[in-house]
Formats: sequence, structure tokens, C-alpha cells
Amino acid sequence: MLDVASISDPALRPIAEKVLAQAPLTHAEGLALYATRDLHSLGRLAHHVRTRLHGDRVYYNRNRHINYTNVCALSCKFCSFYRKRGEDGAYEMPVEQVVEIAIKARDAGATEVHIVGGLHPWLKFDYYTDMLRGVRTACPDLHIKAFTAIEIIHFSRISRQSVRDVLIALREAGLGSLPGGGAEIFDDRVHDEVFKGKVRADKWFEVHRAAHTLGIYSNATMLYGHVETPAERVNHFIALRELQRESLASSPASFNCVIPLSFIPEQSELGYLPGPTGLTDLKTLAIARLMLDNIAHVKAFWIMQGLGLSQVALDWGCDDLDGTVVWYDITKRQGHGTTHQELHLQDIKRLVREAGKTPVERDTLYREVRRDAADCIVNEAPATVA
Ligand code: V47
Repeated sequence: MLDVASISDPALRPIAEKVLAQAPLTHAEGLALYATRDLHSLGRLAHHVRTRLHGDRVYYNRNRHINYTNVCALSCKFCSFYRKRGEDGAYEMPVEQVVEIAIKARDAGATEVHIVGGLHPWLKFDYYTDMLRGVRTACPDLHIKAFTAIEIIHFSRISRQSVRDVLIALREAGLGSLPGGGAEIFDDRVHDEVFKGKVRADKWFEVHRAAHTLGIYSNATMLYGHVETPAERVNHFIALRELQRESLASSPASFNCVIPLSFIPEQSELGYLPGPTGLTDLKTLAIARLMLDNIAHVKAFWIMQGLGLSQVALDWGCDDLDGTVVWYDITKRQGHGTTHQELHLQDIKRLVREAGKTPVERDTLYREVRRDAADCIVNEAPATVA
């Protein structure tokens, strides 16, 4: 049990009382968490919540990220992934190539493919539905988590359909859930400075609200450590908490997890920025856990936080590490400049066990996946773990 009297920063004590009472924290309390120098108490508070929700379990999945194109109509300053049409290194994968990667992933034991790309200026909506159908037909048991809210808005424009109709068409073609990307920071000042040209926060929310209403689960991200302030990060968390409250009031479909993404400046237009420090990483992950009392999981995405810090984060509010990933093109730090960024199963388990926790393989919807000695999934209908 957390001992409030042992907290040395007096500003944290009333917050700790609220955390123990499971009451939602205010904006001012979120700021007090960022301002504190009592780091151990902040970590303990987040760990208390994480342990209450998940015990010593740490979730991971066997997945493949597939980035089908890096051609993008946008030019976000934080992004080193996008290329313009015809530019050196620009690519778009034919549908067959995406399907081939999915088949290899399935054969290697993956339960999920995570498919996202740039806003390609000339691919038609059929390309995306054909891609989903192709993967679903070849691998009926593979969960397809695909397309950020920004891509969904782009599809709505190119196909002249409402967001809702686009989601229905994608689900019909095989879409299982939406990833959390494209959220960046929900703030007009930051938007205009760093990702002008992208739709604003209201559109991101429109997509996730529509998805939840249709029974489609999704995730949520926040890109931190560039030009945003702690106050803007806390606003971002509160906006997510509000939509989650609204979604949970009407349907079980909601945000599965929140993923605070640590900004990697290299090769981007913001390459002159230092990027977040280890303390900003740890504080942001812990504060995400404390502010988002109605989102079950907080993911430390090892690709961006790095393996070392992600392991430490398991004691700072995080209960999920994403997964095996294998190929990742959006940032390349863990791949030493290449897209091959793979975390082997034995390494995930070793990291988790060394942190004194129990590794639990999950599927996209956080149901436990059990396997036999031959690596075949043995649970027919996986049990929900949180
Ligand atoms: O939307 C882009 C971010 C996101 C950089 O839903 C950058 O399970 C850091 O959303 N440094 C895509 N981040 C990744 C994403 C994601 C990742 C893992 C799991 C899930 C999930 C979602 O990457 C983009 C953007 O916010 N990003 N550039 C950068 N230089």
C-alpha cells in the first residue's frame, strides 16, 4: 500500500490521496506532477496504479509493423519518414507485397499486423480495401490494426464518403482496429508550428469517436519532447480521457491503450532540437498512467523510448511493450538507421523477467494468448486479461 506520509513533496500528497481514492486528476494536478522533483514518489504513484490494474503482468504481442508507403502529401516538421513523389527513396508497396509480408508474419507466429503509411496522393480507395481483403483472405486469423485517423480522413476525401462509411467499408474488407497514430499534440499552437497542413485535433477525435460508435476499438498516442509544453501535454491527456469517458458510456469499444511517443529528432526538420531527456520520458509515461485513469493500458513503445528506458518504465506506470515489430520505417534509431528493428521473444521475456514481472503474450484486444510447446495457439477463445 502506498504510504502518503512518506511522500516528501507536499504538493504530491493530496494527489496521492486522490490516486488512492481512484479519483480523476485535474489539469493543475497534472502540472504539479510534471513540476515535482520528488521523482521516486511520482514513479511509486504510477506504479501503484499500474499494479492495481495489472499486478506484475507485462503485455507484449507478436506482431509486424508494415509501412506500405512513405509518400505523403504532408510535410510535418517532426517526421523523417515522408518522401515526395519521385524523390529518392520514395516507395509504395503493391498490395501483393503487403499480403506476402502478412503471410510471413503469420507463419512466424504473429497475431497482428500494424499497417500504416503516408497520405499517398494518387492511390485510390480500392488499394486500401484490396490490401485488407488480401490479408484477410490469406490470413483469416491475423488481426489487422490499420490506418491512423489522418489516413482515414484522407480516405474519406478521396472516396467522397463520410468517415463512418469509410470505416464501415474498411471493416467489411477486414479491418480489426485502429492504431493510435497521428494524434501528435492536441493544440492549435503546436499544430501550426510543427504539423501545419495536417487536420486538427477535432478530426482525429471524429474518427476515433466514429470507430468506437461502430464497435471498433482503437489506441491513442501523444508525440512529446519537441516544442510542446507540459501544460499542453496534460491538456492532451485530459482530452483523451474525455473521449474515453464518452465512449465507455455508450459502447464497450474504446481506447485499449495510450502510447506516449518519445520524439526522435534525427533526420527531421526539427533535427536541431535535443529531443526528450530520460526524465521527460519517465515522467510523461508515469503521468499518462496517472491522468488516464479510464484507459486500461500504457505502452512504452521500445522503438521510440529505447529498450533500456522501456524496461525501467515497467516500474513507472507502463504495462505493455508493443511487440516483436521486425520492420519499422517511421523512425530508425533502434535499427541503427535501417528499417530492421526486431525484438526477439526471448529478449522481451528476459527484459520483463529481469524487471521482476511476468511476461504475458496478448492479442490486439489484450486477451491472453497461450501456446503449446510447438508454438501453436491453444486457447480457442482467448480470455480477456484486463
Ligand atoms: O503518428 C513520427 C510518430 C506515429 C516521429 O497504436 C514520431 O499500438 C517519434 O502511432 N519521433 C506513428 N515519433 C506510430 C504510432 C504507433 C506506434 C506504436 C504502436 C501504436 C499503436 C501506434 O509516430 C506518428 C507520429 O506521431 N512519429 N515521427 C519521430 N521523429
